[in-house]
Amino acid sequence: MSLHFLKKITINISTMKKYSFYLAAILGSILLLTGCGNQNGKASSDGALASNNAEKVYVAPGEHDEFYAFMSGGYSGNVTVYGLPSGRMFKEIPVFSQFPTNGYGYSEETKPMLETSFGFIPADDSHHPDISQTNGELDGRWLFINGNNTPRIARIDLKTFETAEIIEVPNSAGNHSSSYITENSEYVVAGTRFSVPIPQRDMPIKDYKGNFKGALSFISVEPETGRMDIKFQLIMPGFNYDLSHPGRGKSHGWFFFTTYNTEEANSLLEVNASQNDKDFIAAVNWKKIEEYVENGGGTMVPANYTHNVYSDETHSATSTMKKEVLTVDPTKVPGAIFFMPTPKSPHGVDVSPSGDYIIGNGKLSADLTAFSFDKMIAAIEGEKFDGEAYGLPILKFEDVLGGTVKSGGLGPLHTEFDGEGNAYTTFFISSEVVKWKLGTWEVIDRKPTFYSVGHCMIPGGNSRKPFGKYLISLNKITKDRYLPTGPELEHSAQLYDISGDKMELIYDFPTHGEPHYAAAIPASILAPKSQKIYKLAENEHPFATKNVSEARIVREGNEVHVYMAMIRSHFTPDNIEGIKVGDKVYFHITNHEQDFDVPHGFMMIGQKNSGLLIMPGQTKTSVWEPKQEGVWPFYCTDFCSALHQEMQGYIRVSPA
Ligand code: CUK
Ligand code: CUA
Repeated sequence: MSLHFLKKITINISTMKKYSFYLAAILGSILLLTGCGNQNGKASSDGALASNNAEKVYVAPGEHDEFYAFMSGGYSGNVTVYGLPSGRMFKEIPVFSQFPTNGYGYSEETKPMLETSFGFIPADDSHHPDISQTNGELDGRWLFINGNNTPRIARIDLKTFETAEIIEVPNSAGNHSSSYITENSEYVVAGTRFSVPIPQRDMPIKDYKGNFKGALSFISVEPETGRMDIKFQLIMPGFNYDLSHPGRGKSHGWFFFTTYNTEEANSLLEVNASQNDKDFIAAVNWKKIEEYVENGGGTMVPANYTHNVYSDETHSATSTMKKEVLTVDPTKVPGAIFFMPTPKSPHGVDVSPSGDYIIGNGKLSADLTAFSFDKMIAAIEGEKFDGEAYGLPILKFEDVLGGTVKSGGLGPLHTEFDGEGNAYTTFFISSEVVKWKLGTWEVIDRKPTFYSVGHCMIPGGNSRKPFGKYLISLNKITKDRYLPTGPELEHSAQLYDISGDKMELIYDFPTHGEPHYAAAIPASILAPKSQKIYKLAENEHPFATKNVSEARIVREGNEVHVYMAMIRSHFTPDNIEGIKVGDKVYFHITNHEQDFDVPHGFMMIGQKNSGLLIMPGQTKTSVWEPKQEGVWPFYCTDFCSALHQEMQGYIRVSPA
């Protein structure tokens, strides 16, 4: 028995929390895990030592990866971009967090992106990226991602890999169901993990039941520009709305949301919130609700939320405060919402590529429930209901059940598809991925993960046309994967080759923040769309210098605008005088390089908004309010030429 084996026991027990009734099953799963090949004491490698696996992940210097994966950054609030199969990290895209690396959230142009109705919020928790689709296939135009904490949805433009837009979601708390997208990118959704008083008000927490509500928001995406707008919010019973998934193919027009705590307990100690054997998957016929609101249905209610848009032309964002939102009482739209009872506190809900099956994963279950879309429609048409919840019909479990997967695993979370009729479900507690067949529900293969996988991801696995080939498991617990670089470790991802009948673990690599879900797309779709350089001629920033000769200093009262140009390796102007204590100094800095890969940086002693990285053709602004007289230096932070160290300047501050 190796040391690694003992570690696994520790992990499994530590992740069990208080579900002691799992103990027997856990022990069973440990036996199962150790049944895998382990001749050299490296249980963690589990076959990854096969000689050809190195070749499978090797991307030679100068070569490119086949897929680009966008990983949620979890509590980093950002998105990271990785190559597959190499596992190389190419980029971190700032979304909901201030990012000193390039000055996002520090420059005047990007600060408005982080404005919310609560003020400037420079951090969040991002969980679920999803790539825009056309006819159910990834089109590589935009990536959407949720802000789980202060409810928001961001759109990243995959032309520039920059955050183009952030919309706040009012009447919500914990936007966890986001940001899954319909098959023609009609809508991204938001769901509320925490039900809250709507509108927000002071009331006793113990009066939750029946009084708190959950909003499910449908955010339209403008087909040409990608611009988001909250089309309507369904004001739902006060459950916790967890994950969501759009219908596709035959089920296009529907959206499915998992719920837990249908007991509506205000404290989620197990005893309160896991009493019901079944919670619900809410099936929402959004086309019906869309029709209802287009015919004038719904009620406009006051609600403050921000809509922040970044312009590629001006390289600047604007934040607009919206004042009202259209809400819909779902009981007023008969035939729009049905609850499907789902065993054991469902977490993920995933729709098969054909749209036939809706897979619900009960966290406290060993079985997976596959609902049949056809049966669901038949039950609805036959009006075979099993009671109601707050006026919304409940379907009979047996009537909508398409099949059950006897997985033998514990703690199922999320399911992904390969486009060959197979599904892959992650199991947090038994720490494995189980491959099974849609329709026959038989288990085909299972492989351990290291350790305690959350989501898994197959390129395009969230569309009608998955690309198959690889599966990544996004693991929660790192343990022995890397040397302990202090107490805090990155999470681990594992790459499986899924081209054969059996999954093969071929590689692992660390991820940044906490990756929940990820979305990957072939480089061949993405690359032709991406933009290499901002053209200075097209730069419409109002404070840009189009020519170095336009560099100047303009005083307006106690505001000073420094129109600054930078080109290897000099700032113009580089000696700035006439500034007084109490002034507000705006450095509007334009990079005049014409080579795409020569950014310049700007940092200045004691200046909290400096630390900008300015790309060729781009203008960014740093604001400084000098408090001390003196002569203060600034310099370029990016080693841009042999004379980089000479790229510096002074600013003289005189008494007020
Ligand atoms: S959740 Cu993280 S493992 Cu937020 Cu998608 Cu299930
Ligand atoms: Cu510009 Cu160093």
